[in-house]
Amino acid sequence: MPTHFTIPKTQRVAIIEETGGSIVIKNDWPVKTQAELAPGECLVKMEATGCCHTDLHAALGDWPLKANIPLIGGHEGAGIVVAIGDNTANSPVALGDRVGIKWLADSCLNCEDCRNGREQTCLDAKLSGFNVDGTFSEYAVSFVNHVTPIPDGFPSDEAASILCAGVTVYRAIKYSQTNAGNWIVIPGAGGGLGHLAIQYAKVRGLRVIAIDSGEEKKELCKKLGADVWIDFRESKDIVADVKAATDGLGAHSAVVTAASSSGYTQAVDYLRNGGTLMAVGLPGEAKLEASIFFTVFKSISILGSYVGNRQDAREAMDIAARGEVKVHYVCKEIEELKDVYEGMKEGKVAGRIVFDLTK
Ligand code: 8ID
Ligand code: ZN
Repeated sequence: MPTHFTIPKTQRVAIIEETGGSIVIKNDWPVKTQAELAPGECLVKMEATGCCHTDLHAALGDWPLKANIPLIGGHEGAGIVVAIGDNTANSPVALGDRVGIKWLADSCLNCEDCRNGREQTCLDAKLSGFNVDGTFSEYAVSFVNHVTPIPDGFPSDEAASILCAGVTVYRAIKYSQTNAGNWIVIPGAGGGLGHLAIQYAKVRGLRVIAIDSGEEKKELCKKLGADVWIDFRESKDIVADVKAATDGLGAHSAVVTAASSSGYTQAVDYLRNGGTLMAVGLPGEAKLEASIFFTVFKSISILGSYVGNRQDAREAMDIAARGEVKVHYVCKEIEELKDVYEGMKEGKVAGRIVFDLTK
């Protein structure tokens, strides 16, 4: 591995200059020099980055928490470590390593949350593409303790979306209190998170009911192993459809990856007794509408699941690197980000869009 890399002074980035504003591509954005990196920071020459619906929420400012604007978005990227800050102690990564940058860019590793493995809720969490600059750039500053090693032979464009979509659904399914053979419902199954959720669920031996809309997403979900497909725009009664597929008893879990609150509405009704609702999709202002009576009466668990910690990221990455889970993606150039957001708003993106940052 080379120990020295030539780093340009400027780079191309996609930046949002004001909330809800349009995306501007800049070709003269400064790249931090090695000397400017703080201890613990590393500079990653990006090769590929996925585009998550969270990036769209951040750009639109439709969440109760607001991003730091001006903002370079992006939080599921893969690239090569080309510089590490002086006085970085015990770095788990070295120059030349290929690593992933996830939503959780850094955490203190010492607070109660971090000690309990819930690094993502650390009060000092740095969030890529939200409160620190993200991966929609040719060079991104990240943090040696939190970047995720990418196994050799697993291409960066295939690995990128594991860093958010993959790790998020991997963890949600891991904590969904399900066993092999159980039924899991995935509203949003044709989207970025959902299409990976189908596959991680199959790896765990679960039976999958995919809910989304349109022929392209139906084909994708079926191809990825969904046992049952429900089109939420065509179904007259989603609860009845789920129950019909599950011996009338309902599903054991629902991992809701829809970006709208409508994906949550029927979940408590179609879960069987003792079922678990994993809340993953993040509509900004909506309230979770669920019958309190039946949540109690059916002993339903409702759990929020927020990205994943360093170990979740490694586990999700290893499964994908072994070829057991594959990101379905279309490669585009970062200049097309605005159009990608438009497509996402309209629910037209099946799987993921990944930007090639090597061109
Ligand atoms: O840590 C987390 N919890 C986390 C991590 C990453 C992303 C949460 N998210 C959130 C995003 O911020 C977003 O709100 O998960 C949501 C989904 O992200 P995504 O997968 O990147 O979005 P997408 O590719 O647009 O897919 C969303 C799918 O939901 C479908 C759409 O058709 C689309 O395929 N959908 C919608 I909108 N309403 C639906 C409904 N009522 C629905 N599918 C079924 N039923
Ligand atoms: Zn994301």
